[in-house]
Amino acid sequence: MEKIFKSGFVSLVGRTNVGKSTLLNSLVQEEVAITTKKTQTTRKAIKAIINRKNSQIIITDTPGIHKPKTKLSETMIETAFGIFKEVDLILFVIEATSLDVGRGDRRILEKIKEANKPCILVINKIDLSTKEQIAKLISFYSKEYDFNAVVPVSSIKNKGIEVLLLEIEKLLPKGPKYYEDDEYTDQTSRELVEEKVREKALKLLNDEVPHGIYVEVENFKNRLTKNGESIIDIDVLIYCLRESHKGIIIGKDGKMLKKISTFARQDLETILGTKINLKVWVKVKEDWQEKEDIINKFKLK
Ligand SMILES: Nc1nc2c(ncn2[C@@H]2O[C@H](COP(=O)(O)OP(=O)(O)OP(=O)(O)O)[C@@H](O)[C@H]2O)c(=O)[nH]1
Ligand SMILES: [Mg+2]
Repeated sequence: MEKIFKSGFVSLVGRTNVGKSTLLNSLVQEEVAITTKKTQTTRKAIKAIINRKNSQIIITDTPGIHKPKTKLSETMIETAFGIFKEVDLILFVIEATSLDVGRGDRRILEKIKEANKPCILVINKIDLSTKEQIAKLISFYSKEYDFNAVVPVSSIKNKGIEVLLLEIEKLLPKGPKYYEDDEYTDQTSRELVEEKVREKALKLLNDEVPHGIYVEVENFKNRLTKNGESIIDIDVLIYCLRESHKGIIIGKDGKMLKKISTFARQDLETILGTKINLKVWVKVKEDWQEKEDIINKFKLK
């Protein structure tokens, strides 16, 4: 008998740094979203498409929930909760190392209750915890909400991922293929470049400097070299909050900026499958985190 084809929209939600983007990449088996040790890495909703034999799962990564300090972070939180309206299923991600239901998680639970949609509790980072600890967490969280399923995973070690995919499939409605088979994200090549440069900056810089940057592609052009090889010329601007930050990003003799651009270029050549000529510049733009025209880029489309 032919199996019913299922499809639908799913969103990830959770406190910052619990591993939502790592989980997304593990579910899709592609590097779609950037991930770092630092908090507030993801700034906007990023879609990934998972094609399976009998289903198509469209899953959206969202910014982590944190205490908002700027208009930008307020917008990031609006995105994370705003997506609830558009989805068939919510994946609430927590860390296996948590000791109880914290204040941030209670706030998320309130929003899940309001949304009144099916929800799976995903306990991530089980590689850092014990069976007893995980059992305790399951009992704490099950008292708070009647989850459709609870799935412990390790996104980094690819553990529990297939179980989670099967649980997602169970809860999705019957539906069509919304995207072509070879599509795995809604991000444009320009967005992938911006995110990759931001990831390297987040990884290489410290304190408030990397959190105060945003990255914009100024120029993106395909051409052929003299030898007939294809290459993309890309100019990128890193905006930062202060003159002193600019100095740190450029570094002594331009070394830091060189590092950021070399690491980003290496990854991007693999992701985009072509040679890249990447030039990165730095500019100061104070208060950009409060400016409506820039913040609009981070809003749900
Ligand atoms: N040990 C371990 N670390 C993990 C796991 N999943 C994610 N991490 C790490 O947790 C950190 C945060 O991961 P992200 O995926 O960026 O977290 P996030 O929830 O998307 O964070 P925001 O975008 O800031 O909300 C990174 O250093 C990851 O490598 C896991 O299963 N086990
Ligand atoms: Mg993230």
